[in-house]
Amino acid sequence: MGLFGHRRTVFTDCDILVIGGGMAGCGATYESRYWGRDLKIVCVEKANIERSGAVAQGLYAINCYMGMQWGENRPEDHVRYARNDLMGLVREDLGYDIARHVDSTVHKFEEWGLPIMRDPATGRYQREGKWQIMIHGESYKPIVAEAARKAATEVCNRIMVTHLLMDATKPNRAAGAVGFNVRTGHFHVFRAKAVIVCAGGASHIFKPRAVGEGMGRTWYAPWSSASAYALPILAGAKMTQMENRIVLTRFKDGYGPVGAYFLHLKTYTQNAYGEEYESKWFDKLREQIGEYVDHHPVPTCLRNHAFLEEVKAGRGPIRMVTTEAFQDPHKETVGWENFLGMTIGQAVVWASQNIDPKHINPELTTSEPYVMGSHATCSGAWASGPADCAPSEYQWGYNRMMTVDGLFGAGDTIGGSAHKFSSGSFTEGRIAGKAAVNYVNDLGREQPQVSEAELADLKKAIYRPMENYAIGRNEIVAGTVSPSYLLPLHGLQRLEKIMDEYVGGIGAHYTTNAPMLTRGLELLAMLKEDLDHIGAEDLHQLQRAWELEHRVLASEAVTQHTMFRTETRWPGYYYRADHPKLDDTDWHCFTLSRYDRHSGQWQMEKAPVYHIVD
Ligand code: SFD
Ligand code: AMP
Repeated sequence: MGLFGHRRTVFTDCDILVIGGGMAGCGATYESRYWGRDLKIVCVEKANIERSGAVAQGLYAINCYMGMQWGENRPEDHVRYARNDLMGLVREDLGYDIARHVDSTVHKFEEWGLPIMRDPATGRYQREGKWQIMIHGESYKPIVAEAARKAATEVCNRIMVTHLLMDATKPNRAAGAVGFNVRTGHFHVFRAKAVIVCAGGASHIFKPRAVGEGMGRTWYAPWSSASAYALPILAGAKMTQMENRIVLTRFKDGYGPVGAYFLHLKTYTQNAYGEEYESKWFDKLREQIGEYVDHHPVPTCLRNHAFLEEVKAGRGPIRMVTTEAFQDPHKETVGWENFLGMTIGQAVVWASQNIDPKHINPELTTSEPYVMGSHATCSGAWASGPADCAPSEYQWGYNRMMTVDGLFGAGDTIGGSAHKFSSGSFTEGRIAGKAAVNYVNDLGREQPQVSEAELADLKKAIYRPMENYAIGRNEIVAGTVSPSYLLPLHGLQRLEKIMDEYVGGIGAHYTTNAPMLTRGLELLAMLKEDLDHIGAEDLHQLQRAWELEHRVLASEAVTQHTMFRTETRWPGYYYRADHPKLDDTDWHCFTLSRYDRHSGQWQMEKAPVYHIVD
């Protein structure tokens, strides 16, 4: 059993297991209880759902709200918007399904105590933009978590899920999950009839702009560690659009979001010489991507593209013109509060760098790439769609069920449906929760079977990094470098360097090609071999080790997908220098992958894009 085989094993049996208590996980837990009054519903979370996930610090806007009660938008309009922003490729059935339900989610948030700003003239929610409404959202997460806490049979905080369990009698069916408690070190086994993965997106896949002491300062939460992708990938679920990593325009050094500034404060960008630059890059871009450049609003990736080209031309830094808007005291307050309630670090950076946006136009930058399914990007698992509007090819059972039976997902986990944001992720969690209840009810008395041998193997594998450390530590008298083990931080930095240099990170100007990707895959394979020798000093480092494991697998998926799609579909997110043009003839489609954990091979295929909205 090895040195750490004595760890206590805690078994939890349930009907529905929700992995990750972020926005989607809280939605899944809440709705599972609504439809499954008598079911045992367990939510397992690596942190504490009160302040976990991307919304931990709060948000200042809800970026997905139709406003159907006032005739502001229709779900079809949102599908058109997301499709345009993603250069034509979204799962319209999934997006429509979220859009038609998202307003009711937001109304619940308000009922639960979330202060939503109102337009004093109309009495309606205060719009930031066409889709976004403004909130006093510092406590957004605890408010949402309370609903999940009351709905769950049990919330298991501080348990990092490392693997899904598969049914011993049916090879393609999920049967639960395992992980360890990051405080007690206990080994936890969750046996479940249905599993809903809601484990968020991925930062720290690519090298961030801030390294060393500043490495925790990224836009997407540094604790978003790709479990949402690695768990289904290891279980053999098909993934989609993993190449569609997202790059965001952000305020420099603090990564403060720009939405409220552009949309509500009506600030605008200019180059170092005070000139408008965006439009001048679009003629040239038209030669590469055709008429997409003339779409409105200009897709997020194309706005990035103009920014990057202008900087490359030597006319940076790009600045946000705040000095005009900030003369209005109301707008000045909104500008600061926007960050104090969502990204406090940005306000701190401004204060520490003597930047008062009332008098100085702050610099913007483009972030390192992230992997997400909920923002202006749609990486994630390939899921079955809603029965009433998904084309038959997108339906193989229950809504939001992946290609593995009994395995569901929501939020950043699910691919193809961009622009769901916090409210849409919660909504998708609700949709998945309802479907999972149906699945459990249909199963009746049938219980998934978990093999004892599989559990014993997993237990050994999970604690191996601590064993590696305990043994390897004897070989050195001081320092952190050992001939026998690799520390999680070292592994992370190696991963980030590979992804940055070979797969289109900031250091490579977001550019790659087939030879670079090939080399990247070779280096990732070597890193994977070395992960067997990772050393964890304590339980905290053990969590870092498993987060790294998940990030590496997700990175491999990103690299395989980027290799497969031989076109540049989203200039501004990444460039295939060997295929610089958008190619609608061959690539107006989704990319799908399936990983075989036994052989380590990836199988790639295309899936059609169906337009269900004009
Ligand atoms: O403008 C495990 N987001 C915004 N959304 C909005 O609606 N409005 C905004 O103003 C937003 N802005 C914003 C946003 C995010 C961030 C970081 C900033 C600003 C600074 C996006 C939303 O936050 C995002 O779309 C949703 O939160 C996605 O929801 P979900 O549920 O898919 O992910 P999550 O909330 O991060 O939750 C994941 C949970 O899983 C846990 N977890 N638990 C157990 N075992 C494991 N192995 C686990 N791995 C992860 C996590 O701890 C977490 O609780 S703006 O800039 O875009
Ligand atoms: P961000 O703050 O960049 O994460 O964006 C928040 C919301 O505003 C998202 O819905 C974005 O798509 C939208 N947004 C941000 N910048 C712009 C812009 N320049 N034009 C239109 N929409 C934007």
